[in-house]
Amino acid sequence: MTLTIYGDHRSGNCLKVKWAAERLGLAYDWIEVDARDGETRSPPFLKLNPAGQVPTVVLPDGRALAQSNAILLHLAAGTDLIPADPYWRSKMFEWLFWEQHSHEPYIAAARRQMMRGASKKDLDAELVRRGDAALARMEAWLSAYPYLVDGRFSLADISLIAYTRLAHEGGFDLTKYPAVCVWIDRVEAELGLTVPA
Ligand SMILES: N[C@@H](CCC(=O)N[C@@H](CS)C(=O)NCC(=O)O)C(=O)O
Repeated sequence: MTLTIYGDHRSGNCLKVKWAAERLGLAYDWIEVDARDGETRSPPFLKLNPAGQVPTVVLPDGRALAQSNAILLHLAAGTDLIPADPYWRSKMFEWLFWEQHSHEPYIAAARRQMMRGASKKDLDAELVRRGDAALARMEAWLSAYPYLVDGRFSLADISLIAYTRLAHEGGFDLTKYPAVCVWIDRVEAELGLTVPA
């Protein structure tokens, strides 16, 4: 069996799984699931992922796995996308956990609200403040280093690029973060991404 990715093409969480699979040269089938109209809550889908969310994958051995960063870690096990050195591997986890706790909930949420018709001024000020804080943290790191972990490309970059490159769609002004912009170009080149997709 081939890897199957259940994903919504508008979701950064889903696209990061697609990009990792492609980077790793893994064959996959993509099944489009509309995360906005309840498709993830259908009984057949809930059998795959009781949390009712994409991305969800079914591995070639038939087992299902959810949570974007857990999927990345599984697909990339034993490859150079995960540092062999224990400290740098843990540092990569630090970025992955931070992405889900302190970046995605603000930047992706602002984007989601604007995609649903909100304007920038409708956004909750705290949401915007925390999103900008996340971008500022990345700017501080990326002003000194080309990638997020150990000076080289890793899963942390694949995870963080997903919503960072789309932050402007959530009303964030990326021109305030020049090192982040340079890193976006660098990671897009690594992944062969040319336009937001
Ligand atoms: N922490 C999860 C978040 C997944 C998530 O929020 N998925 C959204 C799309 S980006 C979804 O499936 N929403 C539909 C729903 O919750 O019903 C991950 O990283 O995979």
